[in-house]
Parts: sequence; structure tokens; C-alpha cells
Amino acid sequence: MVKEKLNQIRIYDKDGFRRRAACICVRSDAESEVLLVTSSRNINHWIVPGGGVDPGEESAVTAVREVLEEAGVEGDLGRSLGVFENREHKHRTEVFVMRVTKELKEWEDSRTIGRIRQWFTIDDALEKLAVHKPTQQEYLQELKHSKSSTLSQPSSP
Ligand code: U71
Ligand code: MG
Repeated sequence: MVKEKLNQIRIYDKDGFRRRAACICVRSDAESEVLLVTSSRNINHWIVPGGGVDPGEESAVTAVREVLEEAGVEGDLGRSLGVFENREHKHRTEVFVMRVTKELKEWEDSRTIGRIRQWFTIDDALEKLAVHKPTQQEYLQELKHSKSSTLSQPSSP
């Protein structure tokens, strides 16, 4: 099944990179499991849910909207992991962490294109993304890095 994108308006940054936003959805505060969804083009490929920023939209709003459309989840939006560049496809994606609180049984992309979601350990997710989305592996590397640096900070008095 192919995703219909005829009416979609793409937004570009000053360098001509298409603007995207995505969420690393985590299952608990431990951030040890993350949610991936199947590709819109190939059900055997796994990706991080995300998509293009709409005109006038804040990237955090895009991220929340896209994970609801693509993965059927809602939750508490946390920190930004930064903006990640895909030079080959010329887009830049701001990636947020979302702690999932609700998993819908059915959602837009499950109904329209049969998209599937699944929880993975970070190491398993890294392995899945290595096949077709190596740039998305960087999101998970930063998740691990930013978590360990948060934990190593001294607690306030
Ligand atoms: C596809 C393109 C595409 C992108 C699309 C990618 O939302 P989506 O799942 O249809 O994501 O397909 P994917 O990741 O599911 O396999 O990649 P592909 O390699 O299959 O052509 O991404 P990329 O190639 O630019 O990285 O972008 P466009 O430019 O073809 O629309 O859609 P995206 O960026 O997520 O946008 P949205 O808003 O439709 O979710
Ligand atoms: Mg998308």
C-alpha cells in the first residue's frame, strides 16, 4: 500500500533541507525499550515514526501528530535530542523523547496502509535500523548518551 501524499506541503530550512520531526517513543522512564513502526513502502523494514513539518507548525507539535498518525500512541513529550541530518535525502529531523501513556488499538496508518508498531530493546532497534535507516540509529545513540549524562549529574541540594 502506498501512502497518499498529494496535498502535502513541504517546508524547507535556510539550507534547502526538508524539515521533519520525530519521536523516540519510550515505554518507561528507564528508556530501555523504544517503539518502531514498519515502513510505508516495505513491511519488513523498520523506522522511527516521524514526518514533515506543516506550514506554521512547531516541530514538537509535528512530532506528536506524526506518532499518533503513524504509531497510534500518545504520551508525555520530553526533551529534544537535537536535529539530525540526512544528507543523502536532504532532510533534517528534530527528534523528541515521548513517554507513551496510551496505545490505541487502531490508528490512521494501521487502517490505511497496514502499518505495524512494535517495542524493541535499544540494541535490537539499532540492529533493525541498520538495514535501511542508518541515520535514524543516531537518534538512539543520542538517547543513550543523554540519558547517561542526566544520570551522572549530581543531584541538587
Ligand atoms: C520515505 C521517504 C519519505 C518519508 C517516508 C519514507 O512517513 P513514511 O513512512 O511514508 O516515510 O518511507 P519509510 O521511511 O516509511 O520507508 O523513505 P524511502 O526510503 O522509503 O523512500 O523518506 P526519505 O527517503 O526522504 O528519507 O519522504 P518523502 O520525501 O518521500 O515524502 O516520508 P516522511 O518524511 O516521514 O513524511 P510524512 O510526513 O509523510 O510522514
Ligand atoms: Mg513519516
